[in-house]
Amino acid sequence: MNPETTASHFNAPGQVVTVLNIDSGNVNDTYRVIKRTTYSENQFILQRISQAVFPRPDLVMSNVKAITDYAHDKLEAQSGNSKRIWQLPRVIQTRDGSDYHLDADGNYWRALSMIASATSHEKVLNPEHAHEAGYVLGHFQSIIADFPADQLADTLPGFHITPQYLKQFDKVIEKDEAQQRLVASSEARRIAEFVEDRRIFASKLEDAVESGELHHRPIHGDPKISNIMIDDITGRGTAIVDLDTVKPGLIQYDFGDCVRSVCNPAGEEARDLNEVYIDTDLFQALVKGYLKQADKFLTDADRKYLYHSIRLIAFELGLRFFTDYLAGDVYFKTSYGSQNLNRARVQMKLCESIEVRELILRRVLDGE
Ligand code: GN1
Ligand code: MG
Repeated sequence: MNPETTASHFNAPGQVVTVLNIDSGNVNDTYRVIKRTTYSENQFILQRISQAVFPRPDLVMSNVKAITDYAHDKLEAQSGNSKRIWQLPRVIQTRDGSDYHLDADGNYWRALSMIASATSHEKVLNPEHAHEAGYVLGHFQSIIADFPADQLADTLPGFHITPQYLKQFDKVIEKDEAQQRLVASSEARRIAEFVEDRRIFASKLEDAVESGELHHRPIHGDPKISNIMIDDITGRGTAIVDLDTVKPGLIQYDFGDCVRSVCNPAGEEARDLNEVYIDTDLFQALVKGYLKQADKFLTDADRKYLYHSIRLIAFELGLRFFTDYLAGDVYFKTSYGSQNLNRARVQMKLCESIEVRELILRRVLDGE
């Protein structure tokens, strides 16, 4: 079913004028729908949920509905004494009251209200932008901190559990197709070696969970730069979007993911590895923004693992991209043949830069 036909199933006034493809995100297909009535215009976000990634889109939607309803109540309660107007997309139901539309081909579609007059960026603009990203993440984590975790279905088992990604990698690399790809590319062989050298490190955070040092709590799961909306009028962060991965986890997964995404000025799709590094000015700004919100809930143990989380999440995402390249691009969407290999190279280069700059990064985290 095409997006235009699908758009009319959702409960929004007016006639569809156009449906624009938004070419962002590595998992779901995203569109902007413009509808008009005789007196006004109405826009919303329409998405087809990837079933290669989420086998139960219905459960994804019940999670998103529960989290957004909860967070909206909190944001409304805070709105009187907050200088900033925080926003969060709302689920727009179908005309028959469902949170998603299932089309004749078995595709799951959902509609979300649009955060208008705000922009998300694929790459960081400046330290002020990095500061806002940290601030928005810290604020969102504080908003959902007390959300009852037992109300959330686990729609992505193993998400951010690095040792499990390593197990998956070990399985995939044995296959003929993966071996052929390795033989064909010295870049791929270099990454395989990079992974081998960091095998023990992969369980750093999960070991701390096992020993009781770190604890799960609700997290965003995917706080990358393009999921953070910056208000066009004030230049301040106003919302974090893409709530598909909200579930119990470690705040370190979020912090590491935000840093690896925001503090690499070249972005995830860079082709020239010389441009990929962790920018310590951006890092300082992000940490400052994050701590303004997170200082009140971070424990000493949480702080101890912040540096490791940055290194680990860059490594983990590199490993995920690389495994997908070896498996034949079954998870992340691609627009050219070696894109997942290239994405893996970028994250591994970033991981190396994080290792080289460890002392400076730790000093920033320690407030020195
Ligand atoms: C995927 O779909 P998108 O672009 O929001 C992925 C994240 C990765 C990210 C890297 C469910 O996110 O984990 O960090 O790509 N989402 C899922 O760009 O796997
Ligand atoms: Mg996402």
